[in-house]
Amino acid sequence: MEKTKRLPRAAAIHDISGFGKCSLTVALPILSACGVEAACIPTAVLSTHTGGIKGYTFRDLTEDMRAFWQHWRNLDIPFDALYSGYLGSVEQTEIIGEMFDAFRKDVPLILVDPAMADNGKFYAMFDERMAKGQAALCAKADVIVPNLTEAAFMTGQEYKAGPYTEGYLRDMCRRLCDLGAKKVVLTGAHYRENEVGACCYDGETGSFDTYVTPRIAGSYHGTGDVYASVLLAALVNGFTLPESIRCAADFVYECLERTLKQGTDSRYGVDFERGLPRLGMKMMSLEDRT
Ligand code: PXL
Repeated sequence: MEKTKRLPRAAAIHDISGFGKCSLTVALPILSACGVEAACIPTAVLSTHTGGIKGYTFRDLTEDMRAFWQHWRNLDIPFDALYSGYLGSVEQTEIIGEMFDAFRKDVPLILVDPAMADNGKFYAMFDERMAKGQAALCAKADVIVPNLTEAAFMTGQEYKAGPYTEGYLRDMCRRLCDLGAKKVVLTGAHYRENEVGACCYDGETGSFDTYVTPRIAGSYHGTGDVYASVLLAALVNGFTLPESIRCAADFVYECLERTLKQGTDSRYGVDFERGLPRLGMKMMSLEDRT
């Protein structure tokens, strides 16, 4: 029998928040629905995420992480992408940095979402030290996906709320590339009050592009993780960076529309589940192109 090509394979390195639809509980289903085989390294296990919910449990998995990726390395498992997000400790930035170095020559895409802050504030438990650690990790990445708060904190600037000028966004992207990242997707980028979106910048070619959708009122938890996971899936499936920022923004917008209609608590995350079948079809559509 003729062999067919294996699925693209990505390793997602995030926490498991048992409730609240973010990090691994969105990354894994999104990758799977997009035809990407998902492996994972959990960075911490929590009962819920830390965004506006009190009393969560937190188990840090720093101690396990090096052995995790070293086992994979010993097994010679090929990966098409490594994708890091919310981390349980600053020390984990070093452990994942070592992992990136160990896999670098064999992995075509390393994507870092330095998930640690939003709206001008660090998440609970994080401070400047995490900004330094995540900046060091971003230096090893092909694509980074910070929001404007994380971008400001990693480049040592004051956070500025939007809307933004193109000059401000371009300057921020350049500063992020100066950290060492090859390409930047800056989420939360927008030019008018009633829109929200992202811009992308290629440090090598200098090409810059922005894509926005209408802004939906309220701040729903986990949208950054949904965005970054779709972006990664699109890139792994062969979409260009400008195409991928569109895929991710359209998907998040549709999730928000559904969630708004349902009137659920914004801390409980968005209805991404019902968008997965269509997203999967969109991802597979490129197979006809090649
Ligand atoms: O969505 C980012 C995120 C992931 N994981 C945990 C969080 C947050 C944001 O607050 O608390 C545990």
